[in-house]
Amino acid sequence: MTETVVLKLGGSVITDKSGECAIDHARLREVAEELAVQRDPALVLVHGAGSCGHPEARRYRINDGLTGENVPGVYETHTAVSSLNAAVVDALRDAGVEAIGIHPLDLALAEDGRLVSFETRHIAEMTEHGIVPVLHGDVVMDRLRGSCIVSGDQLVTRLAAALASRCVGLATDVPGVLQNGSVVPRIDRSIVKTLDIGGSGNTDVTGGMQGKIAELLTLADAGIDSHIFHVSKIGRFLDGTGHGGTIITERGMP
Ligand code: IP8
Repeated sequence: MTETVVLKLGGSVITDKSGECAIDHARLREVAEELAVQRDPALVLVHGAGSCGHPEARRYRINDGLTGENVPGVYETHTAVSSLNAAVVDALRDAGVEAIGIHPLDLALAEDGRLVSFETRHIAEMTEHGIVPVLHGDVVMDRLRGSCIVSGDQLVTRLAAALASRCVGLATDVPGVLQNGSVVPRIDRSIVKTLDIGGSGNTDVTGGMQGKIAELLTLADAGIDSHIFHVSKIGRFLDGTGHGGTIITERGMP
């Protein structure tokens, strides 16, 4: 099996999180051109929702469960993040990447906010044929709550485990996990307790950087390291030349 790279583009990287579905098309073009020259590895992309999904999810209180009144929020949230997905796929295809959008709402089921079923076999097949599947954080149906929000970070951990990926990266708008303005180079379960990271300043229903670290530590528990770095370092992450960001690992300092 080809080694698969799982790469997430943070919502704040590709949208302006202070607006309402304000897609950063220039940034998308830059990222797509970067990925177009790195064609060797099998690649699975995931993106966050940014301002295309978080405001709707919050407005309709999707994570609190479906009450009857907020049912239209499933459509509104999914439609917002799907429009971002279409823009990501378009930018990639314009740059020559054989990208296809995949919506988790169509193929996943959750229970109390966690995925309990998530089909990935077709995603593995796609990568074998040079297709780049592009998934996104989404609203999904939930057996306990009715629906919930599954973050792109939760998808990354599921995909990396299912595809046995050893190359997991999260491109963000900051250089890594920051504490007092400096990048924390490595995080494991013992270090995380001592960190003071702060929350997300924008409308983020999935926990910002803290949610991301919690998610990636579960991946680390399964022996898979992941990397958080600035979006400008995607090329360096892919070619292994050092991104200057944070590694989330089960191991302590070497
Ligand atoms: O931006 C959230 O995904 P994230 C998905 O990766 C929605 O946390 C629809 C709010």
